[in-house]
Amino acid sequence: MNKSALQIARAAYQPKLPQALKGAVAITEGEATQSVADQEEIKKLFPNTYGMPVVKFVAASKAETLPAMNVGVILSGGQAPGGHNVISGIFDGLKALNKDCKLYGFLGGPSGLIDHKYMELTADIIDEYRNTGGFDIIGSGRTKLEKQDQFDSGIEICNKLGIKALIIIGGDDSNTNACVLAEYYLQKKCGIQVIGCPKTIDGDLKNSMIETSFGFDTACKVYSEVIGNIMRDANSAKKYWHFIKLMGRSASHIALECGLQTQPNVCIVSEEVEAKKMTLSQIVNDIADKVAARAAQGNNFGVVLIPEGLIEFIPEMKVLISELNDALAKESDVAKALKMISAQSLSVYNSLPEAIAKQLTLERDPHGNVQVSLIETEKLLIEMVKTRLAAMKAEGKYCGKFSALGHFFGYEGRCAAPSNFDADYCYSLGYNAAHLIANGKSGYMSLIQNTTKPASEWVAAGVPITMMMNMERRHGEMKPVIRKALVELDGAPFKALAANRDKWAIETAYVYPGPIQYFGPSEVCDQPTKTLMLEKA
Ligand code: FBP
Repeated sequence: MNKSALQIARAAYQPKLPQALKGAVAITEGEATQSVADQEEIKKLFPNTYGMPVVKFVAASKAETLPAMNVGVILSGGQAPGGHNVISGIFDGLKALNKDCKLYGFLGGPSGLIDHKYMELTADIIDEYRNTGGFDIIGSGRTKLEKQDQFDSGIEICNKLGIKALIIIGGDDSNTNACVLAEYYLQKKCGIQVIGCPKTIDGDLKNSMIETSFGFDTACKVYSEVIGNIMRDANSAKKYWHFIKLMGRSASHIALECGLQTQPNVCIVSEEVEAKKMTLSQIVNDIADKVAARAAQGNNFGVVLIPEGLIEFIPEMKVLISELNDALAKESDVAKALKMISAQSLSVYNSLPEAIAKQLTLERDPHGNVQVSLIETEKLLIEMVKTRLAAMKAEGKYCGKFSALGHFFGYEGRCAAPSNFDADYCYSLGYNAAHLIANGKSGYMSLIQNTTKPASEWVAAGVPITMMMNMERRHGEMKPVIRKALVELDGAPFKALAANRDKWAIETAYVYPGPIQYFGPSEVCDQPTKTLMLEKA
């Protein structure tokens, strides 16, 4: 395989570990825990994994011993930079405990466990993937691990391969399912531990325990670099408005972080749109007013950031999408499904540009959700702002020229080579997971805290997954799930945006972050996201 000079140099990078994991390690256990809400229901559903303590690892004088054991790893859901480092961390952590441990990777996501598709991850293979982006070492998938026959199929292959622990690297749903699996395996007394790892570029798997999900740092830095490049272009040519949609299925953390890094003219935050019950027209009018205000100063250019999930947070669109979800679940013929929705939703549907309306009826994902990454919200807003500006012009309220271009940044950042932060964080998460296994833990998520400090001061720990759960309605049924973290409007990152955005709207206050740097001064190479810094300040 041909490699670039950077790839070769990067392969030699040794990710940093928390001090506690560098030598012999001892475990300390805290108090019994409880779930964030709905304690009684969750306790009943998880009798074996509820109430376990948070654990921490500290440096010890005598090394733990681990009998040689085999471990399986699964990558679940969308790619996120650093997944390969989680796996190399697990590998190195296990080998440091006992060189005869073996690591198996299940192929193509959770379906690899169910369908018994796997490979042994040897040192040669691991070395090819250190500090690289992507999930291609074993592949990922979105099959949900939730049914008993799937769990039993997992037992079968684990017994065949002598696997005593599984590590599931995924988002909120995958980690919820990891806990259900851990509980089932404990009930069955089959001797297979299950550990989770917090992954997703969306940044919405975080709480009082998890400081950030891995991949968010790198993905936001890649998008911010490109947004900065576009801003320079806009400020040079002075003739285009760029409407940039940014990934993030539901929460707006990515748009907010990129907004803080680059200071655009407009940065929409879906959670604010929902809280203020803003209609699509209000959003459009707001953007058009800013375009007009800049035009009045002779600036017919600008940059608008749009979170991918926006469409589902606009009240009238949310109702339309939910009615369409139900109708399309029963009737795949779109024309017939449209007859099943309310008159009000039908009128919203008919008011949309044809192409966008059609995108709302495209195939749902395995969870029954509309695939927001396929909806061209940026084009929808461009069209509607154009129409609004024409009306304003006719009323004498706008005197500029509006020429707009749409972009979507998502897949460009999900497999980027991990930043130093993600390379270190992911490696530590994996290495730490090996210690959770060595200490017999199951139903825990690997946890690395104190991440705004240098890596040597990071805290290595484990949190019982049940502690992060509450009951939520999913597909008409109450289910125990890890709470998804949306942008908090009273949180420091949003407040920082809100305090500055009026100035950024009118002035050209762009910041150009430039590409991720791997070598050089620490303030250039090792800075975490602004979101994390503001949250931990
Ligand atoms: P995860 O939550 O599984 O990490 O995936 C996040 C994400 O990248 C979203 O930002 C995006 O909406 C979605 O995946 C795209 O899904 P797909 O990879 O199936 O196109």
